[in-house]
Amino acid sequence: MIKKTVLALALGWLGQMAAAGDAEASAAAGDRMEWWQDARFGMFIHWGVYSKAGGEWKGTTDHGEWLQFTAKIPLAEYTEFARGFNPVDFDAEEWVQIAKDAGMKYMVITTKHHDGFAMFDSPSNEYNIVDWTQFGRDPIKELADASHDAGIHFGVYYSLGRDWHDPDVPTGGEKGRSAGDRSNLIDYPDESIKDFSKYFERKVKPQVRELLTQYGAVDIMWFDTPEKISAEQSAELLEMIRELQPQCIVNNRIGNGLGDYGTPEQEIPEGRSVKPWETCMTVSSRIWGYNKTVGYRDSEELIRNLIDISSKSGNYLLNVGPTGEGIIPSESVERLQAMGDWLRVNGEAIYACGPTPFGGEAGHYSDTEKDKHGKPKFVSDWKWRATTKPGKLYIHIFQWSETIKLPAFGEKVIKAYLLADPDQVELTFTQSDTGIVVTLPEQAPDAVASVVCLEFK
Ligand code: FHN
Repeated sequence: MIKKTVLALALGWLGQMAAAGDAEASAAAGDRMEWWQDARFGMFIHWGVYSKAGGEWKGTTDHGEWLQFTAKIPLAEYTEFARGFNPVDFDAEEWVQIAKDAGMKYMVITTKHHDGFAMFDSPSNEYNIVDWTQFGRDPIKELADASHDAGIHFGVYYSLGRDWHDPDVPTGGEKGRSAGDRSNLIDYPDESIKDFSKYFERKVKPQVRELLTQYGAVDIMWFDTPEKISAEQSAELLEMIRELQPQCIVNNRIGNGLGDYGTPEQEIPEGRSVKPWETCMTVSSRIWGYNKTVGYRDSEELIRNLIDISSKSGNYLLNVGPTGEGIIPSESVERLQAMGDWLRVNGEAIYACGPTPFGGEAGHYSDTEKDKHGKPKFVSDWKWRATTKPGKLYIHIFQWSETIKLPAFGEKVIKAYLLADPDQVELTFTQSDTGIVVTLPEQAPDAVASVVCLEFK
């Protein structure tokens, strides 16, 4: 049953692609995506000039990567602030080791966020870390080299439709958004004279080409906020990426329905999807860039999220916000270490796994509460989740008790044991047409999530 479920899901999605008369594209997408879907877990890094402020500006606080916008800083003042960016403690190998120790298999770093400042050597635009600051080094090259050396897949984030340094980047104006609602209206107040195509030709295409030709293998292009990009421009950008680095996978924020995977943000979808997807989320409670006073999610929530996402065949891109000096905050490092500790014991039940054969364990719809769309609110249940591999079903138990009861899943279980038990001492179980009951030892191996492995023919 499991093999059929996973196969059906995959063929369903690939079938949709093939139905579009593009069998070759769907096969190529499948090949490109294989390592990524097996990887499950990556590091997102929001790091830029804004990090230097630590969330504060002239007595105001609660800023992050949107500093220039939320603190209403005129461009002349912000670009002067940028000149002082000098992350003397930045150590690419240290960052890569933190990701590896956390069990992360890839990373995606902001190379240009909405402030338009390039964190890489950009010959096409002097507003970059090498030419504009006293630092004078290219951290993207250092991070790419360190990632390649460590066997971590390297990806880059690029803000596509928001750029507060360039005069030709209009935003908003449709779907209930006011014109210019995400634009730099301090220095460029007239949205009506802004021409996205000029910015696209002048800055986006040259810089994306630089990113894909200066740093060796770039395995992910993570675009953000496509805003005013046209369908033709999204297609042109994708074609350029495919030509320069055919293995590079691209997220759906390249715009206009293109891209290899979906990107829910700060939330986990209710159920599994036939199309590849990745939840991006902050380790901090809500801010992507460095903020010295922000709170942090606890490691229990982060581990449970990784399990929940994996059980729905998604990926987890978990974000850290390094300081202006180039240090990943200890609050983030501690949480990532806890995730790595859990994965060193239970990673077999996460990496290269398929989704749950069940689904109902993820939660239920409230009889009383409504969501933001006025529909019955989905309420997550946190008793257990499931992931699969050929011949194996992994049950991730959050709430330990004497037994775990599972619905039937069409396979005959031949063995049950704790994944944390190196001796794989067999657990007793009964199974019938209605389901399986496994008797559990008194002590759970892990305080957050303990995995029972059921083997079947
Ligand atoms: O506005 C950005 C935000 O700063 C952050 O980069 C997130 C990460 O996905 N993307 C945009 C908000 O959706």
